[in-house]
Amino acid sequence: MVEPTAVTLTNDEIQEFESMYSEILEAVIKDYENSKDQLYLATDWMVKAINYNVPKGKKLRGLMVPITYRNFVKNPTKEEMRMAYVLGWCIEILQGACLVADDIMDKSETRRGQPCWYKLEDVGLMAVNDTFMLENLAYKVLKLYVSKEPYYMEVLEITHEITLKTILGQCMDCHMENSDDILESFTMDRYSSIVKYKTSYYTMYLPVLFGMIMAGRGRDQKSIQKVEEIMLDIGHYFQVQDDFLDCFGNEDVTGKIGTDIQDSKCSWLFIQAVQKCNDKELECLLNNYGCNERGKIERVKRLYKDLELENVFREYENNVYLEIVDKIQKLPVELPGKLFEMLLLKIFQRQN
Ligand code: GPP
Ligand code: MG
Ligand code: MG
Repeated sequence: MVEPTAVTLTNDEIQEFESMYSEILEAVIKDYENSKDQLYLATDWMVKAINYNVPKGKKLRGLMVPITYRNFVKNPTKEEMRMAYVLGWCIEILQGACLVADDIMDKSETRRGQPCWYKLEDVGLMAVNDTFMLENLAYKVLKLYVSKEPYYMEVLEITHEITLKTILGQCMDCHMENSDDILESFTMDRYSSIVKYKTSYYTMYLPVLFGMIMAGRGRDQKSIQKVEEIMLDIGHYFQVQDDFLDCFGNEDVTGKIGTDIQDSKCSWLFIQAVQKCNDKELECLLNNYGCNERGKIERVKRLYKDLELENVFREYENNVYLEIVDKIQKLPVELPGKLFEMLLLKIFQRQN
């Protein structure tokens, strides 16, 4: 028997997803245009904020919605695919909101190869308002495009629930910076909890769930539970990669300058370093971690290199890949296992 393969998006479909962005933006603006109030003062700014913060990423999350839908429904109509693109863009808009906020909290300099939004001279603290603007824009888009669909309420509820999970994760992540005793606080168990909430739910689980809800599989509890488990595993791996790239990535490729060391983050690299350190190295790590001084940051980076954390990461990456593939192969037949393998492959050994 020939193994079934996952359905991918055609180039035309990817193009349609891309062009849906300007259509959505126009629809939003048009909705405000007829107002007698001088709303253009705000909508002009909104267009600027959206164009700067939404369409310039990898669009991994956004594309995952139509990819998932295509693998659950054999012959989708053009209109159904358009809905999947819209749901994809809603996640990209939420992601834009999260990134604007995250960069303020992490005191970052660059994102997606350009200065962080809050760093622009004419933005500054306005960026706080813009995170609310972007987040609520996603709901506006849902209302405009999805409100007549039978799954509208389901999508709304799940989006609210997962956004709140992400916010709770971010709360845990930021609290770690103030730990009195980082050696005691930064455990692998704690790391797993933070990552599950701040990253995995909205990055990996939400796009697949959207595709499944559209396909009428949103209330199939048994399948949803299995999918949640797999996608959270992939999400954990995704954040470990993000932590690795924060120190070892090429800034020209990642588009961002790492901040985890000076921000004293509960990072996967720090936890690995503690496990491999001798007493002297540990003292050095603790003396230099969490200080925004170039020399101290470099000292920690050198220590990570001396401890050969790149090799530890490569080994982790190969093992986790095999473990997840094994789990995928044990999924019940009513789930398209090849889809999950393809999603995992999309991020395997990623450089950005
Ligand atoms: C990634 O962590 C997590 C997020 C971007 C979620 C933020 C959520 C909010 C509710 C604001 P990270 O800080 O490692 O991301 P990056 O490396 O991209 O800065
Ligand atoms: Mg952060
Ligand atoms: Mg990071």
